[in-house]
Formats: sequence, structure tokens, C-alpha cells
Amino acid sequence: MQEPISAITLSQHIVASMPPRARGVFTRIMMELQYCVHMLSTMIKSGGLSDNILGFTGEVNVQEEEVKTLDRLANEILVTRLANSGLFAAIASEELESIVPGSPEADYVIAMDPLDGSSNIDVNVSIGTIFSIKRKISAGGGPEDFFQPAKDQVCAGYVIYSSRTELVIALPGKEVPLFVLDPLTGQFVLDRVLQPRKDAKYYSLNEAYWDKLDENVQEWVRWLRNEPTPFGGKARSARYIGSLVADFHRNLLEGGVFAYPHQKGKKSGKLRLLYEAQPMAMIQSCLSGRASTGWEDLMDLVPTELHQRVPLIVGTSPEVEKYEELLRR
Ligand code: FDP
Repeated sequence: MQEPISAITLSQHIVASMPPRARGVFTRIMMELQYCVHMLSTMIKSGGLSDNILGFTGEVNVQEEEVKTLDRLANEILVTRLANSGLFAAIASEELESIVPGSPEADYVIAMDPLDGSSNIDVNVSIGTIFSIKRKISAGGGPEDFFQPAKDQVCAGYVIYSSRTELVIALPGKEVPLFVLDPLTGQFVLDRVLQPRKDAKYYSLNEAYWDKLDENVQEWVRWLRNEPTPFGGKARSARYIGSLVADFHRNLLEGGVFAYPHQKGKKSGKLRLLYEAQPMAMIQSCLSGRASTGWEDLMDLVPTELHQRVPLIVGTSPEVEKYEELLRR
């Protein structure tokens, strides 16, 4: 990491990447997200000492999952601040059944998973926040704004809360920077620009579902385990953390493929198109990778429901393409 005194901050980086006549809206969006993330990161790292943030709330969310206290807090902080920021016409959260209205005149909408990897909260394992920003196409902010394909996102990103809090953002056609949160100043500073990884060292999938996977997917996993990579690497090793953000981040940095496939008799998968699959698809595509349901390219798939679930195969291109090839048989 750079010397703090010469570090490039997130706001400096965004201002430098914008066209000269930009109005500064996007910079304000990033500053608002930075503020929320700093708050969340501080709460998470306090480990429940200063606030009672661990455990369950006793509620069940729209996804029929038990809500953890931190899930609820993260959702409240992000939704309340972003809805009142004047920067978004509408907000969609994985935790909420309906869209939350913002400022109808704003140009953007944001979909987010406020806290990804809930099952890892209470065991001090990496968790994250995922977001996807789209340009508003309706008059005042409605479902159609969210039902645009991943390739039409204006920005996708995630935060990983681990030994460091890191932010990765992708703007179409631009480099993918990785920022680190300086806990003293609450500013994200540029750590590095990520480089595409052609070769997959790892694959990540929950192998406990082996008996539920269809034969083509099982064959793909055997191929990953046994065949050398097309670029001369060894057969891939396995890593599964169980937080999408953490597994995806690891594969993005090291080279790998993450899969949460469909199962026999259940084509829909588990992960959510708007809050998880679309943002990861854009980030991976900006780094020469691919994201697919197995049947459709996730950059092109047009959402039809707010909480739509899809199979997600995302990572280095040859591995994703092999998956698609096996499913086509
Ligand atoms: P979690 O249920 O802990 O919130 O989207 C939710 C998610 O975690 C992803 O982060 C993770 O990749 C996946 O679900 C884990 O699901 P399995 O336990 O079924 O493997």
C-alpha cells in the first residue's frame, strides 16, 4: 500500500476518471457509499463489543431467511441514507420486499445486498456488501429501472469486510481499481488496479450438494479437478468460504471460478440476479472473465422480477465456457 500522505483517495480517483464536464453526481454517490461502509465496517470490527450486533432478530426476510441483527442494521443504514441522499430515484434491497422510493428527479437507481454471507457473521469470517447502479429509464423510479441487463449497469461494486475493508468497483470499459479503507480517516485509498487472471487456480462450489447436481455439472467439476488448465496450469484446487463476496474476491485476485449451479429439478439457483449475479458479472467481464447461468450470458439476461434467483457461474472464461458446453449436450 502507498504512503498515506501520497495515497490517491476514492474521490480523487473518481474525479480523475470522469469526463471534464461531469456534474459530480457520481463522485457524491461514491462519497455517500464510503460514509455508509465506514460506519458498517466500524460496527463489524467492534465484534459486538460496543453494540449488541451479533445473533438473530427473530424475523424472517422476503427471501425466507432468518434475519441476523447485522443484516437488519446494514439494511437500515444503507437504505435510509441512500433514500435521503437525493442521489437515487429508487433503492432495491435484497432484504426488502418492495422498492424504496428516493428522489424522483435523481438520475440513478441502486440495487444492493447490504450484508452478503450472513451465515459467516457470527463466526468472524469475511462478509460483504454488493451494489449495482443503473441509470433511471422511467419517469420517477420504478421496477423497469432495475429490470435492465447487467451490461447496462453504470457501476457495480462490492466491499469485503475482512482483516482489511476493501472496495472493488467496475465502470464499463474502465480498469477495475481496488481500494482499502483507512480506518483513521474513513477514506478509501487506492491500493492497486486489478489485472485480468486468465488461468484458474481454484474452483468454489458447495460440494455438499453433489448428489443434487445434474450429471453435466458433476462432469464439469471432475474436469476442474483433473484436467490441466488451457493455459498450462495444474488442475484446479478447491476453496469454498460460503460468502459470495469472499469466494468471488479470492477467485478474482488469484484466478478461479465460482459456481452456485442449478440443481436437479430446480433450475432457478439460489443467488439473486439483481443484488448478486449482475454486479459480479460486470466486475468479472471488466477483467476478461465471464458470468453465465449455464444457458444465458449473465451480461445479457434481462431481469423480470425484483428477487429473481439464477444459477451463477462466474470466473475465468475457459472454465465458464466449458460449463456452458457441457450443459448444451
Ligand atoms: P448466506 O446464505 O450465508 O447469506 O447469498 C447468500 C449466500 O450466503 C452467499 O453469500 C453464499 O455464496 C451462499 O449464500 C452460500 O450458500 P450455501 O450455504 O447454500 O452454500
